[in-house]
Amino acid sequence: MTRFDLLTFGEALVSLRSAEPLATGGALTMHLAGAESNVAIGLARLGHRTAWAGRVSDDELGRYVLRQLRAEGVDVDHVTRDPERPAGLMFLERRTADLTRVGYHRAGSAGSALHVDDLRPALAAGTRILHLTGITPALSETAQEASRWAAETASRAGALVCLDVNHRARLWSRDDARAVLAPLAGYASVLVASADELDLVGKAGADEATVVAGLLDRGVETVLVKLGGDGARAYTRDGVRHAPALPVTAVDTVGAGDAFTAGYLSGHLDGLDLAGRLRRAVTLGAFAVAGHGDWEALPRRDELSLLDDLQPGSTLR
Ligand code: KDG
Repeated sequence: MTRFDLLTFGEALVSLRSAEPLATGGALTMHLAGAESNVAIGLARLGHRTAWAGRVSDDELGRYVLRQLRAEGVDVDHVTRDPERPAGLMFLERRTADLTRVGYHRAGSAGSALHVDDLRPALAAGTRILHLTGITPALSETAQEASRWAAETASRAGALVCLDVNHRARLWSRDDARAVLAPLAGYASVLVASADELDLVGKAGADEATVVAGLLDRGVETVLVKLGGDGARAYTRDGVRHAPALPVTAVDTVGAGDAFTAGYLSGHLDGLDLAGRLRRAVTLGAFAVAGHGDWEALPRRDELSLLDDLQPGSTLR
């Protein structure tokens, strides 16, 4: 019996959002961010037993992170509190209507000091899915080793391992990322990437078909290529399937990829076929882009059909 449907780990950040250019000042609002915690919340909202593991600062900001996760129903029993290191911060600046700019203050943070020992108890509890991203291995050598260890341990224990490439150019170069992520992909059953990230788990400059063929040869069962407003493509040994995005008004695209992944994995946990898993993935992606915040707009289970046949400006009475 596994305790969790999904276990994920990484760095949860305190995100300070500004609706104006940062350099001119103004009001900031405080939010929880982090690609992995976004996925955990997406699944918890749909009723799955979900846990997040990692290190948080032992101060008010760390308490804020844990409070947000608990409030969303994410298990944090196996989180380590770090009395010596600060919380990782992220500034999100709406530079223009069409351009959001991210600035990190996370070097030397509690989250970046993640160590294999921080993950042992959570993995020992048992999980059906282990989800990790290519962000965590970029944070430190110990976080890199923890990622590799967790992926290997979970796949050996029979869990489905999902890796989202999630390249963050402000953390490392494409070559450095490829050297770590291409071997890590060998543990994954589900590999998620945007089209421009795919060659980070294959040969530099290789086209989509070549990288996907290499991944399927190495034992990856499903390769999901996120296409933003064009939806997504899913490759399996049976071929390729395209899922169009849901037509919604996009107001904030940050977190959309995490929502997509959460939807796909929720469909997997519910035993849906590939078409059903993709439908749920694009549905959660649509909720994410149609509301503000990384995860705040994600649906509960009874809201999954809310966007179907929606007319602009609808009111439910
Ligand atoms: O996927 C959204 C993330 O970019 C955000 O929540 C913060 O994890 C984050 C990161 O490292 O950029």
